[in-house]
Amino acid sequence: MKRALITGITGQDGAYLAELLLSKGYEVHGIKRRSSLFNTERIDHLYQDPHERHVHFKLHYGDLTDSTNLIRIVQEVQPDEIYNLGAMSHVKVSFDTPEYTADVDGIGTLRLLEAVRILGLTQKTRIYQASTSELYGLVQQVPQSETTPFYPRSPYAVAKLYGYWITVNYREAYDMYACNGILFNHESPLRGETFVTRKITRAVARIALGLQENLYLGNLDAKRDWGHAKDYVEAMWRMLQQEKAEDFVVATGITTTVREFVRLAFAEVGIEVAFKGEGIEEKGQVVACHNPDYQVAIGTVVVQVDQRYFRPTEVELLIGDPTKAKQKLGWVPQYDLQGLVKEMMQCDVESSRRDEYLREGGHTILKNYAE
Ligand code: NDP
Ligand code: GDR
Repeated sequence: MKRALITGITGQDGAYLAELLLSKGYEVHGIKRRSSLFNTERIDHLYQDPHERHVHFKLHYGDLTDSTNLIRIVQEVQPDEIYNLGAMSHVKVSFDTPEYTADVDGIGTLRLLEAVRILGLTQKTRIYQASTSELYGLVQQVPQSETTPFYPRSPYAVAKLYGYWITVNYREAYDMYACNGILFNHESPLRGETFVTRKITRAVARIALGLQENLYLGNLDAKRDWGHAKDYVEAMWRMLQQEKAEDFVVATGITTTVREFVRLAFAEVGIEVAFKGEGIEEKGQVVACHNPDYQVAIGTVVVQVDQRYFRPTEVELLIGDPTKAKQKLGWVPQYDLQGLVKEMMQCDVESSRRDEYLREGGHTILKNYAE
């Protein structure tokens, strides 16, 4: 039985990857941070009672800023594969917490590689590093492939650039099986609520059900190559099953604006939205409502632009070339953008309906900070 260790197991990708590896018969270990509230919602369906004898899914307390903790866990687990998914992964937040982001996303990667080296596991343990299309940053050439030069545009991307190169360096210096997946944006119903796609699908569901009036967004012109996280964790696993460690771009090859994503999400609930105005004055208005379940009046402004969601430096256009992953890994994505939006909308409508029932039952629906 193969043993895998996943950092960032409580995140979107960690949850899908853990599920995939368990289905392949792996023993899966994950590193979870101590938190004042439960933070295992995405993986609770995989729970196995740790008091039982044969447990194939186990969590360890830890943090990528803590070298001794990482060394101890790697020593204890003796993993065949490590997936380093843990990160401060929000680009906008990285401008507020640049030093912490560098520590976790950059030096955290080094700490993990060093743990493997110090413990003499360089020939046993294969390592996947969660690299990102944010490395490309300022557009130099499209579509972006494994040979496109990097030009990071945020503290997050700069930290990930270090993670990328230290992974390449350990591969070359110590003959380790260590590789970078340069993954373009991938989303799902498990996506964090403050990333733009989930912020949109969640708000659209709530607007349709009358639980929220407005959706405030930043740069509507930004273009992203959006895929489904379920497809992308399959590519991660395939990268560690090759003869030789290499770096791969994982993307759909199709790019879409944030504005278009908003339209698609509203269309899923039968609401047509049109955009008028320019820049900060741009607004999205309801022009038709084809679903009798939802009562959103024609002319209602449902989308507005707010300066606070703009970044000091933006990545305007991402579009990836997944040819190498398709050819060498035999990777075939199952979802297209429409399928992704549909699934995200279905899940957010369902969870918003629960709030609707509570409200009808006289309960107060609290607002939260999912901006
Ligand atoms: P999430 O933000 O959903 O999950 C991040 C995970 O990292 C969480 O489990 C989080 O724990 C954990 N984490 C944060 N800080 C630390 C720390 N100091 N020590 C240990 N763990 C920590 O991200 P995704 O699942 O979307 O992404 C997975 C990885 O892939 C990340 O590295 C991200 O940067 C990268 N990536 C993501 C892409 C995407 O489109 N989703 C595209 C390209 C790369 P907690 O739950 O406690 O907060
Ligand atoms: P990104 O994802 O920065 O690409 O990083 P995000 O969804 O945050 O932003 C995508 C684009 O949408 C624009 N945008 C907004 N973004 C957010 N979050 N909130 C808004 O209100 C809003 N309005 C417009 C952004 O400016 C941006 O252009 C994600 C993360 O998962 C990273 O960890 C990962 O490395 C990259 O994808 C690939």
